[in-house]
Amino acid sequence: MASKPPKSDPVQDAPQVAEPKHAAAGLPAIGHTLRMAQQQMGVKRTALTLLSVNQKDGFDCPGCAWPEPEHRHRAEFCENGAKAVAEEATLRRVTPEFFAAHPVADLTGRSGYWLGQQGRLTHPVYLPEGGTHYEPVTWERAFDIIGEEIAALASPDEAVFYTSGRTSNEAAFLYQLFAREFGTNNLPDCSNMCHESSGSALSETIGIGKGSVLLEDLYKADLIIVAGQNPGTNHPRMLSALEKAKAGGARVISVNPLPEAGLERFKNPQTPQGMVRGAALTDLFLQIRIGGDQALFRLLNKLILETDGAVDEAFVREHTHGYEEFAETARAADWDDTLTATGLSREDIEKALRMVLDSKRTIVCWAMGLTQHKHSVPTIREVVNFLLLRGNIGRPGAGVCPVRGHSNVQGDRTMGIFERPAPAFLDALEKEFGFAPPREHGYDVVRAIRALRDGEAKVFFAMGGNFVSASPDTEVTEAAMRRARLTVHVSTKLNRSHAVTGARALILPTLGRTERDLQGSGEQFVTVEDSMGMVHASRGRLEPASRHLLSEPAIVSRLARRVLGENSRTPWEEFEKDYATIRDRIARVIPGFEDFNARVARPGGFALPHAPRDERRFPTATGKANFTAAPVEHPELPEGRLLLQTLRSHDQYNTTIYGLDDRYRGIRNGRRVVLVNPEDARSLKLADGVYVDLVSEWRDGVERRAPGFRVVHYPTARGCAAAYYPETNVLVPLDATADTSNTPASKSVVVRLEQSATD
Ligand SMILES: Nc1nc2c(c(=O)[nH]1)N[C@H]1C(S)=C(S)[C@@H](COP(=O)(O)OP(=O)(O)OC[C@H]3O[C@@H](n4cnc5c(=O)[nH]c(N)nc54)[C@H](O)[C@@H]3O)O[C@H]1N2
Ligand SMILES: Nc1nc2c(c(=O)[nH]1)N[C@H]1C(S)=C(S)[C@@H](COP(=O)(O)OP(=O)(O)OC[C@H]3O[C@@H](n4cnc5c(=O)[nH]c(N)nc54)[C@H](O)[C@@H]3O)O[C@H]1N2
Ligand SMILES: [Mo]
Repeated sequence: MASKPPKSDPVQDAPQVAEPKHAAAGLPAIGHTLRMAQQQMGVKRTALTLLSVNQKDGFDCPGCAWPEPEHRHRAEFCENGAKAVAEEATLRRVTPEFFAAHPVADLTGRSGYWLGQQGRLTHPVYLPEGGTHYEPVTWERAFDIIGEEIAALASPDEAVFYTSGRTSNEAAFLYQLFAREFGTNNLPDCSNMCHESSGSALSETIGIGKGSVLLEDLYKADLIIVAGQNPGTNHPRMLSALEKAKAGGARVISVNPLPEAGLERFKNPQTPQGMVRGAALTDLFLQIRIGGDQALFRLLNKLILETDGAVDEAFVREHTHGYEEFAETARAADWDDTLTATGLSREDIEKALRMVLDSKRTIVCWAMGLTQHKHSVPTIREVVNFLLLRGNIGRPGAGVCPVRGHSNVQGDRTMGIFERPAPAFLDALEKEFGFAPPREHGYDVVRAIRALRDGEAKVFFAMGGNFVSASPDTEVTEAAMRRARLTVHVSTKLNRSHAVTGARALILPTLGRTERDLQGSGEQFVTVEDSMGMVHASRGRLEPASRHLLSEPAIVSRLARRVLGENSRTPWEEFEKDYATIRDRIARVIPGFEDFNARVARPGGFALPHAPRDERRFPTATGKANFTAAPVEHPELPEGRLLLQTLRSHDQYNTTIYGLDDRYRGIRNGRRVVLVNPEDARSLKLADGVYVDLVSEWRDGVERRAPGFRVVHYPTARGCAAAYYPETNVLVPLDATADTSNTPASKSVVVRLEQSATD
């Protein structure tokens, strides 16, 4: 078998492997961060910038959506937050000269890592039909080009308006307003690939698609279950919260096929004791098989039902619906089936049960390990059943806690970035702005790709993100993109979506969170909503990367003026000049934002209302919290195959690659690795260090292949494997999505590992 990376390896990385770490953060994290930040920003800018992350008068960290604690450390230190900031505040620049030197064909051959490392975009650029290079273009001409292509569409539904989750509330509100005034609900977003399953499951069961806990609740909990989440890398500030919760007596169960370093032990860089010893965070590690969570929670529910006095009967009677049917189904859960689905031992599950029964206040946190499977929606509904049984929703220290990804992905949804808007939201828009918004549902991400592929959508506009790399089935998605008449990306940095274009293409460079935003009425701030429904201001301080940048609200406002013209009675110009006028409109359209401008001026912002959390009121169809009783599913694994999850390394932010190391997992200098349980590797005859192609098998009979991955023997659950996204997105079939939420099932891909060709 091959022992060197094959020459065809498009990334040319050479992974080195050491023992995985058992603790996260601590001194190495600080050194690592400062090195990366200084390479991008220099020493002085590093100090200035990192000191104003998440401070009360500073900008919201463009890293994750974890909330800010009430009492902040002078530098709320977070290694990966700092990397996200450095990536944006970099001094490197992508100028018109860069585009003159690099034809699009050259960009297409580069890795995402290389593209991102080139720096911040400085000018709007245009790729004409048949052109080989992007060339500088004025903003006016850019909007004219969009206007021309949009005017040529047979229907507004031939345009697609994508959003990534960094967009501020103000920009998002304007963007959806523009799309709807233009006439379409085609507003797919990154959430379609992310927490859509959480939103679907929670809306149906508790009446609101958001988590029901605040940060204080974590500190009051007796038991916190962290399922399908790697906070040490993706939400590092959550570790401080877990540490504090533990100091207050909470216990933690982590449910994961991988032993993730951050959950094992956390060395808090804010405290001297933490730096040295660190705190053990996990009391019980359940090393579950991929996709086994629904079975696990179902069995726990059966065991709770069978324990005298364990069910909160008063709560169930008063506040829930569907208990009888659920209880009957849950009682039928079977130990042996559960052990097969989960790969856990009876003893593990009994230990977990004891901890559950000992706890009066339980919180379940989760992220992509629960949301990106075919049966994700019923899995999360089962988590809700689990919490409802013991009255763990709507009281302090208890509840559901889906931990969001992008720093404003939750806010974008609140602002109406959704392809299936609620009728009440559209009614409010209609009343406020005096036009009739379209009522028909639009495309989500997967449907948008199909529409582009089939020639039913012709203009693709992205407010941030990296659509072609983040989406599943890379080859299909790229071909779909190339069929578009026009692709437009509002971006801060170069990425692959700029290299895989429609007949014509535009890149519109924009301000980032860290930058000063000066408009007609003076300096502006924007607002964001974190994972726990807290809304607060974000104010950039740095000089913009270039004087040719426009803010996102300005771009939408000008786009709207160009496309809608005289027909629009919306005061787009005023919105651009003064964002407070946007907030006044938000206050009138979206419940919970009353008196927005005044309330967001308070330090720390305000909490949005959440009926189940605040008053144990469940605004569902039945008026109660709904128990549900779906059949238990788990992924089938044919002989000789592995179940692959596609996940994040420590040195990346989604498709933005910061570096080639995954420090906690002991991987250095490379990303094309596949983590395989040593016993599985033995039975597949795969020595550590050999190179394989990952071949995904799907019922459409198409073989999808990702070549040249180094096998790493790694203590993941049996039958499971892991490799990084986005290199593996080529393996995720477009049609392999979660039921109901339509989220790509990128955590459960059936693969076989084939020896790589050596030459
Ligand atoms: N530094 C950094 N921060 C980020 C991001 C980033 O890329 N880099 N991305 C942001 C975004 S958009 C998001 S959505 C979040 C993502 O945050 P996470 O969801 O933590 O990200 P993943 O790397 O996808 O990790 C999924 C975790 O679920 C586990 N898992 C996989 N399958 C299963 C399963 O079937 N059951 C269980 N119980 N566990 C499973 C994996 O082993 C892994 O620990 O992070 C956000 N924050
Ligand atoms: N296989 C697999 N696929 C996945 C996932 C997975 O776990 N596995 N995770 C999914 C998830 S959870 C998500 S959220 C999606 C992420 O999908 P996206 O949100 O589309 O992707 P990102 O990589 O976060 O986008 C990065 C780009 O955003 C731009 N950008 C950064 N900051 C700003 C800004 O302030 N304004 C603007 N306009 N642009 C900005 C930069 O140009 C940068 O290149 O990927 C999904 N895809
Ligand atoms: Mo995400």
